[in-house]
Amino acid sequence: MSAERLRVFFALWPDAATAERLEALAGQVHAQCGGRRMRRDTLHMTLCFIGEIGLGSLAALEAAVATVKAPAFRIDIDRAGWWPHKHIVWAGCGAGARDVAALAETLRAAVSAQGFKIEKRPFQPHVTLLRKGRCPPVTDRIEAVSWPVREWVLVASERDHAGSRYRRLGCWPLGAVAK
Ligand code: 2AM
Repeated sequence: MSAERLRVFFALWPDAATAERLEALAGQVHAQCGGRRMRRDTLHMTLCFIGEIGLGSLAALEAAVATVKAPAFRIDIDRAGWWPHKHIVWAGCGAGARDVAALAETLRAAVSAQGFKIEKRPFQPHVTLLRKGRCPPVTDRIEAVSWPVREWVLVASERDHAGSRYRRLGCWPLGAVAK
């Protein structure tokens, strides 16, 4: 990709304590499934994947979400899953799933209203824990990791010899929303 273009997406990024617990979870499933563990600093939940944009479109993308308001919430990461076709072992949530989906939908609507093309596949909230996993985790139930969600971020994905690196481009707080 040229330096004039960025591969971007909106995501939830865990605070340090949550990231530490998610990393421990990745370690547990790695013992069962092998593959490549995601590094602590790369663990996240994608809300809305945009893909490649020109640097010149970044301001418009940020402006598209500037007025989005949503309340803070909490999610319980309490299940593990497996996508055999992608060899991905992921963690998902029970409590909070509706709040995540609502925020993702709000962002999708805001950016597509400004002409950005977004992924049409149904939203599947997940944190990728392992890539190139060999088998599913032994159980889909895991001890819940409680994740307080107070903001969402815009991130650029860059590749180097160590895999994907993520650079934070913007951050928007969640908070009380007037009824
Ligand atoms: P994954 O972890 O399941 O691969 C950066 O690549 C982030 O965007 C990752 O969370 C990745 O999900 C997600 N992603 C990559 N390509 C995508 C696509 N076409 N649609 C939705 N999400 C995508």
